[in-house]
Amino acid sequence: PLTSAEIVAQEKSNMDEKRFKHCIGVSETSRKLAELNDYDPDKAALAGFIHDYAKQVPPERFIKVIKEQHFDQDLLNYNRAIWHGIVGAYFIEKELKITDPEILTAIRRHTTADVEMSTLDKIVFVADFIEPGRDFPGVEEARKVAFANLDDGVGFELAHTLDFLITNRKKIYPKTFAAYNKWAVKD
Ligand code: DGI
Ligand code: FE
Ligand code: FE
Ligand code: FE
Repeated sequence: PLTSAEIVAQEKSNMDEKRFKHCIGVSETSRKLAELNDYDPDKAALAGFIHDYAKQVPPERFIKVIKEQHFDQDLLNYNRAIWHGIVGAYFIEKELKITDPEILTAIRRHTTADVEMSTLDKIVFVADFIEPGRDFPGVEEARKVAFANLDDGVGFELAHTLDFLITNRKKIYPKTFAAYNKWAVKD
């Protein structure tokens, strides 16, 4: 395994300053959400820190890995917004030498969410949305909801994301849609 200092250096070298700051924010917010939800704070902080490790990996590298490593070829109809989590976990395992399946699954699910979500999956998904550097209309309410109840935070975020995707006529990844139906719908 890499030392923490090596992980930090590798993470820093893989992204610009702004993205690195976001990762620190997600790490700190993940720690807080873990404390509130009886989850291991150090593990949550590590998952949050590396969640966007592959965000700025060149598209050609993603395409090569999707084709050669037997990923669902439907991924080729999307872009880095979707790839950096689902396929990013591959780069994290190879380059950061992180093998913990709970952490890798949380990375894979951090953009789209999924029907099944572990506590760590929810923590990273929500922390990504509400970390201190985020600034969009509704972020204060998202923070309030998420700190009061993690599942409600997941539902709030998915409703907001679907709203954004539809407003901008973006293609909806099937898992995002299934996750919305599971976590955001009020009966
Ligand atoms: O990597 P971050 O910017 O910190 O955040 P993220 O990984 O949660 O999401 C990045 C983008 O992905 C965000 O603009 C919304 C978008 N996204 C989420 N679900 C879908 C999606 N984009 C498309 N096209 N389809 C989706 O289902
Ligand atoms: Fe991301
Ligand atoms: Fe997210
Ligand atoms: Fe992020």
